[in-house]
Amino acid sequence: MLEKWLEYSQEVTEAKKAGKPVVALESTIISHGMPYPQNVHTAREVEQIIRENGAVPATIAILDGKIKIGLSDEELEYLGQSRDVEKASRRDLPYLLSTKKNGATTVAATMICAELAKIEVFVTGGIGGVHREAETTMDISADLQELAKTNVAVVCAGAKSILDLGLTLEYLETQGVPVIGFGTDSLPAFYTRTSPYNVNFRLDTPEAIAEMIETKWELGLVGGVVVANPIPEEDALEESFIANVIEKALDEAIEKQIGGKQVTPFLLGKVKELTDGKSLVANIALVKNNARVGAKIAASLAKQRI
Ligand code: PSU
Ligand code: MN
Repeated sequence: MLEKWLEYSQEVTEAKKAGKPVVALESTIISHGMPYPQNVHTAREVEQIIRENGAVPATIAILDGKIKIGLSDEELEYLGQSRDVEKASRRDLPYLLSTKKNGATTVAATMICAELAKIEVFVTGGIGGVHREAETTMDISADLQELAKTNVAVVCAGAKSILDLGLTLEYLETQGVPVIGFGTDSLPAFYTRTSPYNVNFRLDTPEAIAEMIETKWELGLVGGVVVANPIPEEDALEESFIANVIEKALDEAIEKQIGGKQVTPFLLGKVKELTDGKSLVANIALVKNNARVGAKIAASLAKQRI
């Protein structure tokens, strides 16, 4: 029953057969997180980095009524260019699949699809979280609930400070989701290596992270983990500069009464505009850095299984 919804690329099929480590990648970042053509170019480069680091990439999207696990070049190109690809989170999956519409999967939806495909590690840029002013808007990303219940490790560069990072950490704590800092004590804030908050646990090697993930699941503790990997020093943006830009973007979102699933793409677009594209360069660099770490964690997890 379930299998009829899933369609694997040949590369992923072969990897699974051979017991090779596979790393999931999301597609909202392609369709709604970055402009064309940088989005498609980055998606391809990230896939290549995963291969170079000993794993096989599986970019996930909803196309033609199927959950695609691993995409062709043409499919990546389509996701990068098309205007009618929906942003697809948990609530959108049944509608998009039953009506055969196309969707780019968020962190939450990618986790769901990865778990269905038995993929344990997922690399992205940043997770969604509790938005600032959530106490009145109730805008809390479905990514956080998904981390509470779906067994996939998410490698990211922390979360952007368009969010309330403190409340995001509180929410994850309530839900029992560990936030691991890869070689850092401070919670990375996407464009910057540090934030005013600490991660829960610091681990310094992909092997140690794989051990902890394995331990969580052996104990039957359902849900994911967040692996927060700071942006490389040379690509980080200056803290006060980006803080300023984010304030401006947030003000404009309120003024224009942006709501629902448009909030995050609107803010990402605004930040890019206000930084003259510097935010995009940083975004690309940090995703690539996450791909290196995620592939190594996946390889280490696969080794433990032999
Ligand atoms: N943060 C980013 N870039 C992104 C996203 C978040 O820096 O592209 C995307 C991810 O797909 C994430 C989604 O899952 O936005 C969260 O959207 P929302 O806040 O509507 O849940
Ligand atoms: Mn939201």
